Amino acid sequence: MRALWQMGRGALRMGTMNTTKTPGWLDWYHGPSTPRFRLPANAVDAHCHVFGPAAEFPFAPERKYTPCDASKAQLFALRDHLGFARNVIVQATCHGADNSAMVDACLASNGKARGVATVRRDIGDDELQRLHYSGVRGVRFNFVKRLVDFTPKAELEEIAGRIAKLGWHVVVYFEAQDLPELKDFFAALPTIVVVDHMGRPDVSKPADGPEFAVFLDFMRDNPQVWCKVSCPERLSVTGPKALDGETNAYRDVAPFARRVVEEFPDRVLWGTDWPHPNLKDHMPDDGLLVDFIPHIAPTAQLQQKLLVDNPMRLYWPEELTF
Ligand code: 0GY
Repeated sequence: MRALWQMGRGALRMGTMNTTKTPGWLDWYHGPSTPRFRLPANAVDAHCHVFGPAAEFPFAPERKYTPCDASKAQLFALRDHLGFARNVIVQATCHGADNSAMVDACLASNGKARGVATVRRDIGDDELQRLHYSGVRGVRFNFVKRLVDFTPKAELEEIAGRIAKLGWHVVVYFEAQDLPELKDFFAALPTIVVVDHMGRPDVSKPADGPEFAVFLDFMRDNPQVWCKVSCPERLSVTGPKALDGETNAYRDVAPFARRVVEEFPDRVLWGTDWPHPNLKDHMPDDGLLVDFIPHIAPTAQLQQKLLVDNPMRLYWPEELTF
């Protein structure tokens, strides 16, 4: 199967592609620290990406940014360094709907990575089956306008209906101000719906204020909605940054994530978001990002659910023994 997939890739290779990085692009942090927080056994990094390498897996012509390379080998090295056992690799928008790099990483992981794909309406059933065989268990619907072109909701509904039959779920990425318009659409999807990065709250507002209540109410009203309490480095306004040994970083984001973890302990996931696309201010030390976890999941029981039980239930249910 792997050989077949790679043969298909060969035909798509484009030696002349422009791989000049987007101006101001920040590369991922090299030499991350060893986390002080010891992850539980079998912990899953449930949100990360691979970029290229562009020479092998060209970026999509319709992409909104051109990143540095971030290969599967580099991702797996980070996994081992931080103490994670597994990854969930989310298709990055710079690869459009060509899932080859993500699939290649899943296939190379010895079962330690599952994937979330981007698919279009014209995908064939055979291709969906092939993605499933490769380890894909979800599709991502992206509503962040700086990242993707608009896709009609009817097309997304059609895709959701098809992937529901495979037992997959839908991951959604949107800006907080768009939730009121999108929430009925999300609620009607026939699968589990996983929200990226807590729906991107404005953390300069209070975590117990009316703005974040819109998101919390959405989770209360819809038991099939899960949440990634990820990306403090993306949401933080006042920091401090996960750099220079800071083990209590992004204190302005922690109350938001902790609230979600404590109220919905069985519906939360956590991921590094490595290699952190499109950060403009700084690139976090991923070791210090892991040290953020006990500030949002303060007990061993909450940590076990967030990092092991929940992602295993969603991505490796066949391995569950509890
Ligand atoms: C993230 C966030 C971003 C980018 C992507 O696929 C992507 O390009 O997800 C972003 O720019 O906010 O989850 O990695």
